Amino acid sequence: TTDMKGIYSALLVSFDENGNVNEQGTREIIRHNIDKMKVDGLYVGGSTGENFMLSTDEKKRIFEIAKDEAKDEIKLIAQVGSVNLKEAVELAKFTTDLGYDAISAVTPFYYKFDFEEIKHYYNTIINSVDNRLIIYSIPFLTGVNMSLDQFAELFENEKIIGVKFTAADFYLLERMRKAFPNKLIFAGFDEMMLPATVLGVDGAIGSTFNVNGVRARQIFELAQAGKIEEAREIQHVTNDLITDILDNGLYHTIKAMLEEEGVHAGLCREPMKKTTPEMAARAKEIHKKYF
Ligand code: HMN
Repeated sequence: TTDMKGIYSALLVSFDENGNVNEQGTREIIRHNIDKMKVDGLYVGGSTGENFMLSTDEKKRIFEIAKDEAKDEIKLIAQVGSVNLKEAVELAKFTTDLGYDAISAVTPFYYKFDFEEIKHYYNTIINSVDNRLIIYSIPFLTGVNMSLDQFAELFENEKIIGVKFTAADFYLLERMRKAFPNKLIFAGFDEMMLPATVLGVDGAIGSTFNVNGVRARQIFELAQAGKIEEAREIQHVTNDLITDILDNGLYHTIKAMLEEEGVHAGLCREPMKKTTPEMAARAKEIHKKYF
């Protein structure tokens, strides 16, 4: 599993005026991440990929595009989770066949599934393929909070190799690090990368790395080297940037900033709104301020 450590951008997808996937624009986002942000990998099909608004065919197409563009240059994780378990299994098989290095699945959401159901979901997905799985825990969007003991139960399956931990619960994060020294833990909140790294995460997966990947790596590597003050200075600048991005609309603003870099990152998918001229103008200012 050590091969999977590092900095991953949560891949954005470029959509056109009609809400269709813009393949060329999406390829440009992937190239930008590899060539300019120098990320270790991509997390494809996450929240940032607007995945939960897409059809199965669209999800498959995006998984194909990412693999075709990235080849074996970087690591690829496919987020296949869905409240439709049959779809999750289908996507797990599809991405495993494509050669994805690992799959990931969000905790099943919307309905209040009990833990036995959640465990069944994970084991069904990963036991259907010859691959490895990273749990995607994001309680603030799913409402699913799992305890240390519940993570331990999921981790009994050796094919479940880690977790993407998108939460601000540093007590739980520390308990997980101590309890599961051999599992991979990825930080999911870019604005909390420094404290997460101090607690010993193996990497990070984030939306803002699509534009701020260079600073993100600096924070991660400085913190790992114990250079906390230097890391903190870069986290301060990063969080000024993230605050400005969040104030203007998360994915819209990152996409509009990429446009400033000549990357055709396009629009968001309905029901998300189309980027307004005001949002685009503000994104341009933000881009100028930080890059
Ligand atoms: C994904 O699933 O696409 C990402 O891995 C999610 C990632 O944790 C991001 N979370 C969300 O967008 C909800 C963060 O990078 C987040 O965007 C960033 O920390 C700003 O809050």
